[in-house]
Amino acid sequence: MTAVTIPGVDQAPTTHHRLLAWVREVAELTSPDQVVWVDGSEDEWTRLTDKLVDAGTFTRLDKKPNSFYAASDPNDVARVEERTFICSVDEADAGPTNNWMEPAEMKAIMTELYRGCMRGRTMYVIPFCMGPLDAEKPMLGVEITDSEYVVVSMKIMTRMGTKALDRFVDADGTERDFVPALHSIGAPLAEGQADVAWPCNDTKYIVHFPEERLIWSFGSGYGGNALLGKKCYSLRIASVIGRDEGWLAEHMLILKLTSPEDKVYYVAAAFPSACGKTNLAMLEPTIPGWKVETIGDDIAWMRFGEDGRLYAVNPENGFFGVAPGTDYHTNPNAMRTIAKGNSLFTNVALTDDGDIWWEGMGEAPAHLTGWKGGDWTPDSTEKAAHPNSRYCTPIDQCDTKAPEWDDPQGVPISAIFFGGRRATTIPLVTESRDWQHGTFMGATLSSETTAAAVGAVGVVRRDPMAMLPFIGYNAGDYFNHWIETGKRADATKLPKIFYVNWFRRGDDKRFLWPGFGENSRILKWAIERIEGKASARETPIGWVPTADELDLDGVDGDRADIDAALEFSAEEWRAELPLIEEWFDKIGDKLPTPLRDELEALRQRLG
Ligand code: SAT
Ligand code: MN
Repeated sequence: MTAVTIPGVDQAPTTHHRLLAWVREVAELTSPDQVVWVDGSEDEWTRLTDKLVDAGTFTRLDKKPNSFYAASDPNDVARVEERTFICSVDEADAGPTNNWMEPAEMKAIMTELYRGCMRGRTMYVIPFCMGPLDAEKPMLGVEITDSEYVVVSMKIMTRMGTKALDRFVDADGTERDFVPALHSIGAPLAEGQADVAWPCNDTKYIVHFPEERLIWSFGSGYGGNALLGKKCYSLRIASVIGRDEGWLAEHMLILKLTSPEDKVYYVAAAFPSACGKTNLAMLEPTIPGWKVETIGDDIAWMRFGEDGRLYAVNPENGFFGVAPGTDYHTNPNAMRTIAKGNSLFTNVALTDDGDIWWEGMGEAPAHLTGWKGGDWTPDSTEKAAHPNSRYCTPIDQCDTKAPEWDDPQGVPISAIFFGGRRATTIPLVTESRDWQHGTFMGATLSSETTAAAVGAVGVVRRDPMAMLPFIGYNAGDYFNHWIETGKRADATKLPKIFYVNWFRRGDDKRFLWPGFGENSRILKWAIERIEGKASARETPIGWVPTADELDLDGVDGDRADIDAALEFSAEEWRAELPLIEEWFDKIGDKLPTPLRDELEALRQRLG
């Protein structure tokens, strides 16, 4: 039998045997017209963005240098959680919170979907590295995709191309492991068939094989479904690697906080998608003398350092931020970052003079092209930008990036914040009693759903550690991993855990806390707690400050509202207990006993 010749498949700029074999195997299965090994160069970026403009996928923005607007298919706008699977060998390892299918059965289905799926298209091979390239053990991956949009997005979001491929084979010839991530939009083109601007497939699968550290994605070209270095690798697969190797892969921003005394602290914070991680990571403090710098806005990998402290690295290279609501008031640093150009904007609105616009960005122009492509005017009843529309922009051009954002050692974390979007019950800030209690807070985190995933918006669901859609294994085992992590270090070296809720509302539904830059007041209080300088009152749910204990000098908020945001209500918490109970029952027999104990202790304290 002679091997099929596909142009480019043998022009591999590597000798890595497993990579070469996998690329050939995928090319033979998917039948692309040609194979292109992605180098990550500026020439390549220009070639691909030109091609995307010609195809009608991209519109070049006149008002932002080297930047492009794209509108996706209206059925391909967010992560599809019901089509996302953890195909562990044993169903129990996927646990009660993930979809599961037998790996062989899933592979049989997807192999048939992949067969010939790249006909008429180019297959791109993207070598990438999550986290710093000079890490002792670089976290390598290769995404194969038939989407140029994915290639250029991956250039922003990861360290990719030749500089990543250089790390695949060591000087002594040792071939490193990598995570293979196969992606296809699932839209082959017949001879002479015209393409559409956003090809995709109604059948979608986002699949992880945790034992094999393997990712297969089909049918979607958007965000976390398609940029496989992000949620698929850096959270779902990395959480499994972290479980096996003793570290944590978390859905957290990382920020650097400098006090007026020039003391530096690093904070990690987990909020569900579209709950303000990017805004907090780029926050401009409203309290004088404090400074925030950005290390990451979405993902943190945390490992113990030799000194016993927990060090965090941001595996990403860019921001994939929610656009609506972002403006010079809510997140000036994001606005300055995208103003520099070199960015992609998906499902926002397009202005007549070649710029972008979205809800929350000042007054709407008289006429726009809405994200669905039609005319939009301020009288339109539909939104101009999709609520999950995104900007994609390099960290490197963010003025507030901390110089150490690319340090392979990571940064030592002093505080972990868990937070959700809750109209009631959860006070503005609560400090946990200890690591185990903090783990309980994280494990019972709840939030109203947002547009970041397909489905109803505004429904309260448990979102443990903001990782519900991203835990790559059994949630009970994941909680246990958190508890065990706390036992591996001296309690004085562990980060202190806090639970925050910027989104509590008054009776008339207005937000009680001004949020955004004012959140620096909560950061300051947390740091002062760590330093033993601030007081708080002990409540059955943990340590909650009164308004007097916060620095509220010049705050843009009403004192009565702030008191209400800080209120601990035993009545509301008693109503919360059965919901936590129900959640723990759903986790089942893998729920760690210490978390049941925490629930019982809370019940006792609530009386
Ligand atoms: O689409 S993504 O998964 O990358 C964004 C998010 O939901 O956080
Ligand atoms: Mn996210």
